[in-house]
Amino acid sequence: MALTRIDRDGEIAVITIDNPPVNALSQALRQDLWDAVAALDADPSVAAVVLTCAGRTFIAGADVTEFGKPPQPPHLPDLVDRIEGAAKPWIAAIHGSALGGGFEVAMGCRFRVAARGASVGLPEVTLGIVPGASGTVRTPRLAGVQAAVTLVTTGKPVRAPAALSMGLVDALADDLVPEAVAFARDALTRPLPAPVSARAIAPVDDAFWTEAEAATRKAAKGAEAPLRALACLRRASEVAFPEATAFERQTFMDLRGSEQAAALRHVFFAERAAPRPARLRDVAPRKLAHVGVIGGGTMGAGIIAACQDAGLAVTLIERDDEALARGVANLRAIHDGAVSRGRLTADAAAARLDTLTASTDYAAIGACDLVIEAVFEQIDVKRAVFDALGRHARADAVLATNTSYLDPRDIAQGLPHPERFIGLHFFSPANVMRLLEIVPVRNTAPDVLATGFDLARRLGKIPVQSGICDGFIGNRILKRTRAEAEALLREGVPIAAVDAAMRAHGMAMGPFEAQDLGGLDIAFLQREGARAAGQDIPETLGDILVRAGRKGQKTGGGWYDYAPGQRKPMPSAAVAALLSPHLAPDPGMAPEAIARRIIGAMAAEGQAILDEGIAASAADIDLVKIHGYGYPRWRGGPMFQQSRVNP
Ligand code: T1G
Ligand code: NAD
Repeated sequence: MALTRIDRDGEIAVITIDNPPVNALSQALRQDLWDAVAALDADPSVAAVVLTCAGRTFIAGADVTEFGKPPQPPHLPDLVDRIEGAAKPWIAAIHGSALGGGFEVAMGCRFRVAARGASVGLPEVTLGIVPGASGTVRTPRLAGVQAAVTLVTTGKPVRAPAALSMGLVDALADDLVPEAVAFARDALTRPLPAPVSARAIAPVDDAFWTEAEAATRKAAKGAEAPLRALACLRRASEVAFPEATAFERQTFMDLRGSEQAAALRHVFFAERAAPRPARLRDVAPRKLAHVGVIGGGTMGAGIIAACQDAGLAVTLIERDDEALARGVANLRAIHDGAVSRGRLTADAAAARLDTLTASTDYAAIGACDLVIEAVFEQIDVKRAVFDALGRHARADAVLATNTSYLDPRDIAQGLPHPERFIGLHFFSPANVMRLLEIVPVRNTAPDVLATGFDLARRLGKIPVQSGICDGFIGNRILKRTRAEAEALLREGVPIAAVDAAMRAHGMAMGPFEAQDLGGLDIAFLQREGARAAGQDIPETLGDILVRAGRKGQKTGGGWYDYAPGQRKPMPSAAVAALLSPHLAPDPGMAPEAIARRIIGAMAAEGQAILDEGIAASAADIDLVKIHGYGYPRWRGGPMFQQSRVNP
């Protein structure tokens, strides 16, 4: 199948790329475009060229499936320069997302016309690299240094109207190609602007770069590419175009083979595979327009907000009017927070509350396509809720539990139409954390499972299917991680040293700080419940603290002390006294060795989860850690890291 075709509209040639699924710049496509420049230059009847794409998007970038292989000519920066230097001006007609090399090609064109709903961006740093086709050298020439720094070091795309105001595109269009052709024809009536590479960059002072470097380092949290991209942008503002592009290209080639780039590519493909598992390819999900949520507490309110963010109608059921009012207040607080951060308008927030159906009468969920239970983690309470759902929900409504640790099969016992039952384990805050663990039981129908994945897609979440075990995938690994952290304490490694080592590894916080934040009593009560049920659960160091009333920040102290009203962890003499009989002398273990122990424990539990068939792939386990527990994505996840140590 031809990757490009050339049509004519009078003296304007229209070249259309057709390389599904996202018109990525494969070697063959680069060659086609390379040849097209010469052919169109040689045609005296062609006065200008409009470059557009078939399918859902403009060029989405270099072909990431070619990464890890030696780059083949024509190399993308050379192609961009060739387009820019063509005798006939090229005009990019952008729809969908012009990303990475796609936007670099567009910047090699003399003009850019974008459909109103299009976006443009340079996401390379999210893949552990920098733009490799002069993106860091042309962007500041179009949009200025500050805008270029934001676009390149965050990797976040901008929508067409913002791109227009920044100077990244020259016009917006409703009927893209005809308007791009008209734009080209009109442009020919006036002197053309200089090619982008010949335009000047407004100078900035050294203080700008000092501040930008500090901000980028803070945001990067250990990722290397954003800082290297900033260095390319600084070089672009200090030396001539050829030297700057050479510096960028060297940086690109240097990072392309890096460990972080390999890790981020691993995550890129895992994230794209997760929402569409092959086993559900031919299974249609059930209708999903109206969601019921039972319980408006921490999780219920977050789940409602996530569903409303996705445009779904929501009905909240609570146990009594007082709890219902609290639930609505919880939801209002979430939306008010979004308004204060500029993510939601006040009107939109008000509309969300107006359109919410809130009731204590279970009959109100009669119209729901899906009902998610998020009530107390107590089996009798959950069973009572599902008994009511069995009586009031539609017979084809999907019924889901958000339980963390109970066995979903116990919750669904006796439920009529058991094929509609499934576990949907959200992570707190449910409107922020992207992970959704999907837990089918034996009776769960395939289209109900498909509905769980469809919900994840609609909510912009990363779905990972889990089998049934204590804590499913994420919390089971968390439990093993905490046990390994306590084992290190018993070997004499200080609490603060374990946390510091994991923060240095890229975690937002260490295992002990995290327990103080969430509360030591949650896990303690689970252990006590298991002991009461006859299980032999050895005493943990955490148990000692909880029995001494140290439950974490909420009691002014847990693994650490906290000054009143403060959240800064301080080493505790009381904890040292409580635990000293159980601790060996400090062995002086290096942070890297501490991190290896903790990551090794995560990977070992992950391997056991794989061996038991609880998770479908190692990549899924990495997604759980990254999107449920803040594992640094530029490390790829514990399974990826272990595979690099033990290939
Ligand atoms: N190369 C190859 N395949 C790609 C691809 C790419 N760049 N982007 C997506 N795909 C595949 C993806 O694996 C999936 O395949 C299908 O397309 C649909 O993707 C020199 C070096 C474009 C916004 O980082 O952000 O250019 O599973 O499910 O939700 O400076 O894909 O169907 O077989 O995500 O509609 C920079 C990454 C590369 C863009 C579309 N570009 N892609 O989202 O579909 S580096 C990117 C995306 C670069 C230059 C440097 C999204 C999308 P399959 P999808 P979507
Ligand atoms: P929560 O105590 O904040 O909220 C529970 C809500 O359920 C309360 O508002 C309560 O009024 C309501 N409720 C109780 N009985 C009810 C009934 N019969 N009908 C309707 N509403 C009823 O608890 P939470 O933290 O939101 O947890 C809810 C569920 O989500 C639990 O199963 C928990 O294990 C799970 N979960 C919690 C987290 C977390 O981090 N908090 C994370 C994932 C999953």
